Amino acid sequence: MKAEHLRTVADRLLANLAELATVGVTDDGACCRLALSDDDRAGRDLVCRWMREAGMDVRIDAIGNIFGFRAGVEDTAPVMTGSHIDTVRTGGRYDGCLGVLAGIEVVRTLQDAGVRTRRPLVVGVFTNEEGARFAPDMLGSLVYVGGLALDDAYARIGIDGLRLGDELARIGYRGDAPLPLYRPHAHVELHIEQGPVLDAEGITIGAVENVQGISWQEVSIAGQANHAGTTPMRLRHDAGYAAAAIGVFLRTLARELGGNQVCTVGALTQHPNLVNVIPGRVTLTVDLRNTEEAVLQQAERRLAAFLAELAEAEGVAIETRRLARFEPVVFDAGIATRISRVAARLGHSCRAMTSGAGHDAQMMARICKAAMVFVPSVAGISHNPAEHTAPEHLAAGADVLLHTLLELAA
Ligand code: HGY
Ligand code: MN
Ligand code: MN
Repeated sequence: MKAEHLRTVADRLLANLAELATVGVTDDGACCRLALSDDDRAGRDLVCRWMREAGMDVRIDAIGNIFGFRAGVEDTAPVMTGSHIDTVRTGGRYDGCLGVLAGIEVVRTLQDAGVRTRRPLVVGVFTNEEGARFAPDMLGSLVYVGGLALDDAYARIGIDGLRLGDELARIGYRGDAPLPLYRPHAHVELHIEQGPVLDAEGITIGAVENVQGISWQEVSIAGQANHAGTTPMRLRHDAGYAAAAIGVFLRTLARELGGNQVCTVGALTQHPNLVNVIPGRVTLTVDLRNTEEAVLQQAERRLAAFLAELAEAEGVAIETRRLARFEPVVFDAGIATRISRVAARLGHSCRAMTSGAGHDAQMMARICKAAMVFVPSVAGISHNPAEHTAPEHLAAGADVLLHTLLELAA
């Protein structure tokens, strides 16, 4: 069969997505494979098996990134694809997994058709993309491109108090391949949009041109635990109230800044968390994002000023710790255009767009030309077991990935 008529096998892709989704499944049907957990290891083992069954050589680097390699006619810089299989606690079955499993499906399709690309193809599985257990997010791809030293990454402490390097060794994925194992000719990641745009507009493919900036920080508030019944309001140093005030401030800030500004208090623990004790301590996280770096910095400054005022007004101590900070990234316009052209040739509607979520491709863009292919998320829902993408959209994304990779590897 001529290469341009090739199509991926949707049923095979769907079956693999369904099987991987059973690894770390929770009672409410969510995928929970926090990075470097036993469930993440089980998912990794399964993907490595599928890579080998697809005829790829599998190698693992020092931060646990997995690479399936398919030789090309020439021994030259490869074309890379891939994503991640670690999840948040309430993960869906497509976030990250689609990019990895569609990459393997592309290789299977080429194997079945006896098609050998000029350039080698590589499918990557990057460690700790979510950043939910160990900050920052996209940690594996950040180390891969030299944005974070390996020892600094190993020293990161997770939300459970365990050390990243120890957990990586414990699950047996602290590999010996050098960093970076490959300097790709180009990198293309397929991912669900995780937002509402494509679904709302009835468009099948997103040609992703850029990723918005991300700012994560941990905020620690130290007040004074005291008796809920005997302490007059004027004498309180209520860390719980201060935490609530931060949440309300961020909602107002997002509204005032407008545009693409988003603000989230995602994690919050308060101590002692009892009905009759004024909270003495609270730790929370703040996730700020914007496509405009200058506005994102303005949001960070406004929050810092608010925290100083709040500490003064409430008589609490407030400390912040940076967890992640990535500026907006612009992808390679040529590849984004190529994605749009391939989508049109395959008969799929397509539009250019921005990514609201962070992705490994934004790190790969530091060492090679990179861009992304999006497919719709129903109602824009993600990081939720209700995350869903229609089978025909999954297939369309895999086929657009196949032909974009074929063109880049020719
Ligand atoms: O947070 C993110 O954007 C991604 O899910 N790591
Ligand atoms: Mn993802
Ligand atoms: Mn995610």
